[in-house]
Amino acid sequence: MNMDMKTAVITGVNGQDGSYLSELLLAKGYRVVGLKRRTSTINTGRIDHLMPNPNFVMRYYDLHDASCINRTFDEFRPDEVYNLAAQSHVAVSFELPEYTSDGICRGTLNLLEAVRRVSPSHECRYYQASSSEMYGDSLPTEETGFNEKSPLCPVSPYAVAKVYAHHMTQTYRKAYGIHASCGILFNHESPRRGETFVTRKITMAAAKIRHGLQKELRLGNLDARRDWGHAKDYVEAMWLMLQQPKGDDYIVATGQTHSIREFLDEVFAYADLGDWKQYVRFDARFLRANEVPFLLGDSTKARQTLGWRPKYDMRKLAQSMYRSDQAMIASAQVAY
Ligand code: NDP
Ligand code: GDR
Repeated sequence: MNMDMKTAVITGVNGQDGSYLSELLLAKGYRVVGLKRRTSTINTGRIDHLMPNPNFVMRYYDLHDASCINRTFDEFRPDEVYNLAAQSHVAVSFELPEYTSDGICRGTLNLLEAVRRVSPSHECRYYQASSSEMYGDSLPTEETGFNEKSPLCPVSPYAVAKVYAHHMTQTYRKAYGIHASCGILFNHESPRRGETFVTRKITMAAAKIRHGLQKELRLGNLDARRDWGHAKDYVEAMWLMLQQPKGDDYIVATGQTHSIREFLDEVFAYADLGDWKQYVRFDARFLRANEVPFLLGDSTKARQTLGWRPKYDMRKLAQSMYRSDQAMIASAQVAY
């Protein structure tokens, strides 16, 4: 190994963001240590193409297990740690509140303690995946949307746990001088987005309807508004945060908000399927005990301090997700 090479540890490496961040860091010449939990079925589809790269190393771990985190830190002495792992589905967090909270809260604390332990001899920078869900059911007071100073009003077990992890990261930054940053990322999607999140559910359904493989799409609340960007753009912001002289908090968002209806309009028009109302059925099973009605982020600080800019807006994002799902389904049909 080249001694000048930086080492980054990524938790949740096989998730959407973990896969894009690994690609970015490998392209920048990092050694990437990807942490993945053991599952009974193989779920490395997003990172299989990285496995042959000698600078990409995988280790098993779990957010609930501090000993494996400490062993990994001792073995690799990371320069940067990106904590991306979480049970990240908001609706599921109402069904699994204890599991979701324990992983996010204790997992974050375990990592911060591991950074604190190695930091006196070896400066290690830390990234925390904070979320726009932390703003909950409040509305922004500014027209430009929520900013880093807006009050946090979480309304799901997932969001409450993310607030804990956010404050704990700030606390370790203040108390121990750790270079720790919180990226308050608004919704970001991609062709690699999990299939149960609303955008991917919609693009997959449109592609299947187009190929005659699905007749209807069942959804919950269509009135919620989200500030949707592309995950590939957002992992760049994560990296930029850790290149700054000091740790800080940054909103990462496009600055545009759209309803689920508008996302449906975009995808079904692009797929040339006519009016989506022909296919979409309301299903109360997809409603949540509490809803986050409106998200819009003001990323002025990230734009000014990090020089970050998103390349994708909702329209370009929706089209790229649909194209990818359409191609995947078309090739599967050829195969069978
Ligand atoms: P994904 O759900 O795609 O990936 C989450 C990752 O965490 C997966 O690798 C998953 O493993 C892993 N994980 C879950 N539970 C555990 C556990 N107990 N131990 C170890 N690993 C675990 O999420 P994203 O990539 O979309 O998001 C990355 C992070 O950013 C998450 O923390 C999310 O909460 C946060 N975030 C995401 C936003 C978004 O819009 N995407 C916006 C704001 C914040 P497995 O595959 O085995 O389940
Ligand atoms: P979100 O994303 O909860 O914002 O969390 P999701 O795509 O799950 O929901 C967005 C909005 O769509 C509404 N909705 C549905 N959602 C899903 N999943 N399935 C449906 O059938 C459906 N019908 C309507 C929801 O009610 C909601 O209003 C994501 C995750 O990535 C979090 O980890 C992250 O922190 C936040 O984004 C920012």
